[in-house]
Amino acid sequence: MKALLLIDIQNDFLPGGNLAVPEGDAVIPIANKLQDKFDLVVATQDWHPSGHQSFASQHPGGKPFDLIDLHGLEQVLWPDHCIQGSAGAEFSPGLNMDKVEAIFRKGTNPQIDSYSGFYDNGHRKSTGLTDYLKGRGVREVYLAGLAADFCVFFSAKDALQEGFETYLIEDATRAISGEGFEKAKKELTDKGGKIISSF
Ligand code: VGL
Ligand code: ZN
Repeated sequence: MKALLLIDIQNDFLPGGNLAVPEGDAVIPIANKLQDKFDLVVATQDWHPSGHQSFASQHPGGKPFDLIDLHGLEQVLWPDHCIQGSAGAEFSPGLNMDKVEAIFRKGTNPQIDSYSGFYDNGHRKSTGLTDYLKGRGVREVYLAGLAADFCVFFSAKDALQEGFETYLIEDATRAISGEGFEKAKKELTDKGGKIISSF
C-alpha cells in the first residue's frame, strides 16, 4: 500500500497568507493530479490555538523568524498562522479533498510546536498517524505540500524513523528557505529517504 501525505496545504502557507511560502500555490495542481496514483490519501493540518507559543506575538520583543529556546527546544518564532477555525487554517479551496480519507491536526498544544504530522517537536505525543497508516497496511509514504524545509521535512524524517519507505516529491513541495531545503534533502537521503519528482 502506498499513501500520499498532503502536508499543510492551507491558506496561510499560500501567497497572501500569514506565513506564505514562496510559490506555495504551485504545489496544488500537482497534489491534485497525484492523488489518483495512490491507494490512500491523507492530509495534515496545522491547527494552532490563538496563543500558541511558536508565535512571535506571544513573546515580548519577539520578531518573526527569531530563534528562541522554548521549554528546552530550539524554536523559530512565526507570524500568527493557522489559528483554529480561521480562514488561514482552511485547506486551499483549490485542493481536491474528495479522496482524502483522514485529516491529522497538529500544533494544538500551545506549549510545543509540531512540524511533523507524526509527533510534536519534542517527540512526546503522537498524532496517531503511524498507527493509522500501519493499520491500513501502508508501507510506502509519499510526501507533498508545505513547507518543504519544515513540516514536509520533519514528517518525512519521522516516516523514515517509523519504518516507512519514504519518498519526498520535490516538485510537489516548496520551501521557506532554499538553503534549509538543501540541508533537509541531504539529511533525508542520508537516512535512506528518496527525493523524487512527480513526472
Ligand atoms: C509550518 C512553520 C510553522 C509548515 C507550520 O507547515 O511547514 N511551518 N508551522
Ligand atoms: Zn505552525
